[in-house]
Amino acid sequence: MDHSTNVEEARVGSDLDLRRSEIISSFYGNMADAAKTAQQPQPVGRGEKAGAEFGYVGVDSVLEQMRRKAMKQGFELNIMAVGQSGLGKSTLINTLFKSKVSRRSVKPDDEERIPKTIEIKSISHDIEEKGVRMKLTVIDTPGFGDQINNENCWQPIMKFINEQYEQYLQEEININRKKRIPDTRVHCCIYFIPPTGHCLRPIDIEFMRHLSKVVNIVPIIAKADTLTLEERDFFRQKIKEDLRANEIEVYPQKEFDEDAEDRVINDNIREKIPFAVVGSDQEYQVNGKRLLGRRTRWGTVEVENTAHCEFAYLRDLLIRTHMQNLKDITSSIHYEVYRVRRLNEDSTQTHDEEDGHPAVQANGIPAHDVLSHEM
Ligand SMILES: Nc1nc2c(ncn2[C@@H]2O[C@H](COP(=O)(O)OP(=O)(O)OP(=O)(O)O)[C@@H](O)[C@H]2O)c(=O)[nH]1
Ligand SMILES: [Mg+2]
Repeated sequence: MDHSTNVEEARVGSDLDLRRSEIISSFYGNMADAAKTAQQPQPVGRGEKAGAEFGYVGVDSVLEQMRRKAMKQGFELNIMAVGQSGLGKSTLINTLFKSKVSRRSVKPDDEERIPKTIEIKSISHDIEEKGVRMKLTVIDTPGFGDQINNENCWQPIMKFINEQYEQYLQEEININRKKRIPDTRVHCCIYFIPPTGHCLRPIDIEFMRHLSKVVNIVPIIAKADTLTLEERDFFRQKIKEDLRANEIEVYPQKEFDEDAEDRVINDNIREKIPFAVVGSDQEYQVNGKRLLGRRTRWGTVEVENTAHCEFAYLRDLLIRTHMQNLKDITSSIHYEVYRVRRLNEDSTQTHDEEDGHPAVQANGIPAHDVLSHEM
């Protein structure tokens, strides 16, 4: 690669980083202002007694209105599973659908073995609980990193994620746009780390370094039943050090904590990440109860038992505690960065074509790569 190309890439890279930080600060700046305004004491009208019934306008009923609307619309969450072949991605997806998230919505089991995944595939389930509807889509991906040369093996995943942003953008800028744009954007990418017990491999670092800029990454230690408790703890600390050393921000990102309360909750999660997870789609009878687990000669690993593994923490993070936050960060940060870059692209393209350099598309992928299949 010649020197001028490097300089050009560095220029474009720093421009893009600058725009990303502008988006982040404008979004979180606004939220902080809103929070401040909310905390300021509101003036009480002259002669008006606070709380007096005649002064009640009913502003608080907006919450009920929002709740009713949200229930009518339902929720959508798109999760992607990524990692090397054989780490249990397809199994974990089944575990997620069969665990308490959606046990009722799953049909009786066809006891077939899970085949090797060979293409990116989305599986959706409609889940309904207490009148709330949710469409949970999990995107299964073929294992990567099995080639002799694994350079850029993260690109097909990046391309898929960008394509979803692009589809959304096209719907959004359409003159006759739909009232509700179908949302296929990836809200969370679960990255499977092999249970080596040592440290992150260069391929893991490379993947998370690129992808953490465009999607929320939740790393997990796969097949954690192969590690002892001490090995798990050691490995977790080592992974954390590697992430820090390589400046990789995984979800929940510190810079997006909204207030002190958020920080406390998220610090607790950051402490536990990466979750050491075990997956299984088989049910066994343990102490009179049917449980998802892995039976071995020395006992059954119960997938949903937090004394055995941390699958339940992962599920709770995704569904029970951080679903809305995952969606908010996807749409207000990751998608926003894509949208701004993409809409600025025309001028960049003209400029670059004049210079004789290749145009750079959103998220730092060369223009022809986002929509074509040649990687
Ligand atoms: N010990 C152990 N084995 C697991 C676990 N999860 C899955 N497996 C087994 O690992 C093998 C591969 O599982 P898959 O779910 O097909 O793996 P995958 O990541 O989807 O593989 P590709 O589709 O090739 O990328 C199967 O035999 C699973 O039963 C786990 O948590 N612990
Ligand atoms: Mg698979």
